[in-house]
Amino acid sequence: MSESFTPNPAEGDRFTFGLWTVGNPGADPFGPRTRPRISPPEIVEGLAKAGAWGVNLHDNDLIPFDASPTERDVLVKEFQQALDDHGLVVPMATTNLFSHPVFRDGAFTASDPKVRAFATRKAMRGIELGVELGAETVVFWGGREGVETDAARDSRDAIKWYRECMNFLCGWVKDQGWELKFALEAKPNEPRGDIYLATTGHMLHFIETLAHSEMCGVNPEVAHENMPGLSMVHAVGQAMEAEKLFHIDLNAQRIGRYDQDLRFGSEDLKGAFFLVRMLEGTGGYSAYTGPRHFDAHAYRTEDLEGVWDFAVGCMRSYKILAERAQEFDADAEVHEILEANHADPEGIGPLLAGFSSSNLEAIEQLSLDPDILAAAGHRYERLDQLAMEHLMGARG
Ligand code: GLT
Ligand code: MN
Ligand code: MN
Repeated sequence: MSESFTPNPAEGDRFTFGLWTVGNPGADPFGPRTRPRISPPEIVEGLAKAGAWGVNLHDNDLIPFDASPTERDVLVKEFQQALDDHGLVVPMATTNLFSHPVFRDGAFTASDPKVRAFATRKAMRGIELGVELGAETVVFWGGREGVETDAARDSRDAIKWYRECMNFLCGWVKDQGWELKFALEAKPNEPRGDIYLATTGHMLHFIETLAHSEMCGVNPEVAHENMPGLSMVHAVGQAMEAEKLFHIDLNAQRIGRYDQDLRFGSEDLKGAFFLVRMLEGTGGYSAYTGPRHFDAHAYRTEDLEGVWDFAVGCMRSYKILAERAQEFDADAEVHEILEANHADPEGIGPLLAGFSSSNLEAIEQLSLDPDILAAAGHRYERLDQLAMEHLMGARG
């Protein structure tokens, strides 16, 4: 395949991976790890070789939960050295508010206010680490913010406490004088029976209720929208339209299964194609300008070589899909079908763009025959086949 699909940060590719993604040693709920652990500096070296631009992390991906301040400083220094040596950046940092048993009933939504205070304090330490490493975005994934039984608490309290903690953290960041963005990540379930704010849509509304909503946006993940059978493209579209797409977690997932976090593009290739098309803005809309982050991991069958095959595969698939999207949007037949569907020779669309008595009157006067409007087909079969043929490399 063409070498033009080789990821290269010098040519503007801004691909990132989490330490926890390529560092995933293959453990699952039914068996232990299947490959050796890789240290954070080794991950940095491997990612640089693979063509990534940056690396993201949870506090505890680098610093063990119970590390002393001296141990912490040594680990951060070694990591920073590896970043400098290999020219990688840390655009995003996040806090592990889900692994330790203290979070078994939630972090920001835990019924015990002491746990909520502990979680808030841990998040502040995580943000400090991110700032030290140069991160501009802080992700919040509330993996434990949920319940197995709604007997535990009223979800209205949970949402209120979640909001209080986010407001507290936004206030603290502003007080520090930092220019940071928070990106909130939704997931419907797993590890909790039900997680609060289950989708990107839920998150977008919640954000509007925050005291500093301007610094908060979303971090949608393909797998988390697809698990319950929702459309990631629509979630991202709504976020982009609201100017709230602050980060993105790219991976692949089959509907209805556990959170698979598969190599980007390896399932639902058509969904991946339309997602990349949207992010790249080839359809004439604004592109997403943030890093293209992969929140995925290699199959459990893989050794370390397979991990790097996985990482390169994510980036290559993204680049291949970006090229296919460009070709699709440059196709005259695609344009012709889209233009025919959007045509507005009588200037009717603008009449609906705002209520006024003149617009009302003009709308009432229109001759709109539903049978005539329903007569001609939309040619979406042909349009979709064109998308598929570009995707399959049979056109363009
Ligand atoms: C965890 C989760 C991901 C989140 C990460 C950030 S951690 O792997 O499954 O979806 O994005 O906390
Ligand atoms: Mn994620
Ligand atoms: Mn996931």
